[in-house]
Amino acid sequence: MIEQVERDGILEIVLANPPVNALGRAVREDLAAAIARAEADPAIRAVVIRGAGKMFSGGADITEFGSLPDAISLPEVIDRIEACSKPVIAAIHGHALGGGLELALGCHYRIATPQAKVGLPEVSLGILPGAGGTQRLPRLVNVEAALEMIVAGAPISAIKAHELGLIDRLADKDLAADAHAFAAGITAPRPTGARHVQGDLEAIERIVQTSKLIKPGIDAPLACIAALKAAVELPLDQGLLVERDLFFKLVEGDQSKALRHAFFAERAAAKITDMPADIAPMSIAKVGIIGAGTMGGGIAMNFLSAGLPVMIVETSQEALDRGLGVMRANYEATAAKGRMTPEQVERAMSLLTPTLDFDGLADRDLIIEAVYENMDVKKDIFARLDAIAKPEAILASNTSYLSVDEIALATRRPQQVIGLHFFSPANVMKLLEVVRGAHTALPVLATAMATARQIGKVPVVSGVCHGFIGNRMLSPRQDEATALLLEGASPAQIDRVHTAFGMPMGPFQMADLAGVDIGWHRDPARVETLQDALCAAGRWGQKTKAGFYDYDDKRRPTPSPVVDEVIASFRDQAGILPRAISDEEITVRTLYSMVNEGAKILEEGIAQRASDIDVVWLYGYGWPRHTGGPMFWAQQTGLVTIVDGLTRYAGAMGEGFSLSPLLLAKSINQEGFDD
Ligand code: 3H9
Repeated sequence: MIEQVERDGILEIVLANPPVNALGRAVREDLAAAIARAEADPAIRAVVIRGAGKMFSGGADITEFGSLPDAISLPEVIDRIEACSKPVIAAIHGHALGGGLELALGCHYRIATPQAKVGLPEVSLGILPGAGGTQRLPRLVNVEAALEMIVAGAPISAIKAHELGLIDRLADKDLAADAHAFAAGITAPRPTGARHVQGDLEAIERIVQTSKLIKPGIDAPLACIAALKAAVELPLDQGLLVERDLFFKLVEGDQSKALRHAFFAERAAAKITDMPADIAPMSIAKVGIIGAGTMGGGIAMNFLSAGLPVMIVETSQEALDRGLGVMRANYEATAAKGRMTPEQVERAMSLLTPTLDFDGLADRDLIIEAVYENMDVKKDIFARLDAIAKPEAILASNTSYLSVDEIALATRRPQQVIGLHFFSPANVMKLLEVVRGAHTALPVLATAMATARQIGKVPVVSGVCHGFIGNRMLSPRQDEATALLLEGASPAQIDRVHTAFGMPMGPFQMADLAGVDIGWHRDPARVETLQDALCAAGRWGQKTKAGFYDYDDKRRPTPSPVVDEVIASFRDQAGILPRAISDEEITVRTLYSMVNEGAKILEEGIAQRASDIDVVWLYGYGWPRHTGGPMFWAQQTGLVTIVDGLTRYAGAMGEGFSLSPLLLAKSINQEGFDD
């Protein structure tokens, strides 16, 4: 797990635990032994610790969390390194994250390549740095910078870390050689823990008051603050005890379990269960996009930002110009926020070829259709593509509901056809549903997955069904939410239950944002549903400043008396006497019913695994990450509780509702979804 090389009185310890040099049990034991060897051997003057492969270390082994510690702990190893009587130097390349950075903080000096990244991302796993990070970091950098790194969890560049005083030296070219030379010039250890904390409680309080990252009910950031306060107020040994105590509480808690689930779920989603190991993704060098509307433009931006040339096709010059204008404006807005340079904007736009010539797509490796949802239009486009695209080209549809299989049969090469369902805004949202059709060839699927990661998306495979994984689960939620309105709830009550749960918005806020008129038949005289009534009254959502809510000029919503009247008249017509609806009923009928649909998606094989469904909801709809996604949340809640709730309200939920046999079986057998 580690390699040791001694040369000129310097012991080089190389962490060798691929892929990320996680500091698991065996690595910790080997490290402790190597430090003991350095202490004992008079010929060794100094120690260098570095990582083999692509990084220093990705931190503690997350898979070990929750199991009983039966070996030396990471904090103990780091304490021994800090106490070593010979200088210990960390030589960092790639990433030094979490426990990896804490290990480097325990070393007496740090040298890093300028490209390296260092950070304490524990908060994103629902924990805090538990191997001294909260106590040692503010002894090297000021408490404000330490707090930012620990509470936000985002890694910083080695260059920035050098400016802050966290890294002592940047390597020139050869890290190992530079670290060796650095070590040779050092005569005495310099324990980080012996330094004073740079800052006071006031500095911490100032940040706490203004930080958006600290939210009531989200445990880890609050614990990070408590640990940093301990660093300011207490000597190192006592501060470390406070940190350790907080760490253990968090690691046992539901939030950390959920966030760790989310971490592994995202990585599991990339794996296709029946993909043979010898199938390699094809190379995608040129991309074509059909449609320069909101979706087409957003999709194009992903590829342009990743450096891939894109040809975008429209049917009129006006639509093309409008689409290009929106893309440029989006890029410029990003640049104005400092997240892109003007040169990067120009480079991205220079990779774009706008055209009205459909046949220009003939040389493209991947062509994505992003026109409006109409099967006939899509079939027509795919038939035309079939006539011009090169044989090995991947033909993708961005449809969000329609059958990819039916679209594929409009071509003579259905094996080349796949769904790539981007989420709006397509240049921002991380989720990509990769829709595997009945005929989709494995290399096409493998290529879609690899390309998705190349453009920074989190891909999840879905089978073909109406709405795929995400939108299909929206459907029972929306049906129940609308039924609840008629039975006596208000849009504000239903939305509040969802936002209190942690969703970014509730069903009616979402409808107003997306457009109440989506899917409306556009005949104001035909009023059969609540949606028809709102649309007929021009209440199309935020865009008309009126939907389920009224909106002011700043798009701030207020409950609408007009909507109340519309709802009341529907109740009258249907003979429904409104009743008080409890928040619990809303939770069961809107959230539990999503879990039920998720279970059906699983039993039909539309999703490969329950955690894929979680990833869809975490990355596509803003499901609160600290609950792990709908399926994990259901398991934490107890599948028996979910089934009980659904059974209790089954009558109210009407004929459309049926309990998933898989959900029922899992609850009876007391199993998890993926067991
Ligand atoms: C910590 O350190 C706690 C301490 O404060 C206190 C302790 C007492 N452990 O992401 P990738 C796996 S908490 C176990 O695709 P990349 C990952 O699941 C830790 N496994 O690679 C995947 O497995 P598989 C704080 C880990 O190159 C494989 O490695 N650290 C760990 O795109 C490749 O991963 C973090 O939060 C781990 N720590 O990105 C950093 N890390 O192949 C978490 C990864 O079976 N890690 N794996 O699917 C990362 O952010 C990224 O993995 C990293 C590499 C940027 C390092």
